[in-house]
Amino acid sequence: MTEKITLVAPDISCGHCEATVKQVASAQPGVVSVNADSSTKLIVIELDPATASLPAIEAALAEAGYPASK
Ligand SMILES: [Cu+2]
Repeated sequence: MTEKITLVAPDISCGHCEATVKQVASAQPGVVSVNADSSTKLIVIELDPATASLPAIEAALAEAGYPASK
């Protein structure tokens, strides 16, 4: 069972940002898929709650320059 979590990341401003966010979030354990949209500033992350850590995902995104929160 996976669940979808939506985060708001105001600093996503272009396709390059989208690609970076997808790459960074996808590299985290338990993350199944990532979608990032520069027009809505939303990141939709599909993850396995048994193995994924939302704080770790948020920390990795912040470190990459894209602080995100619910
Ligand atoms: Cu950008």
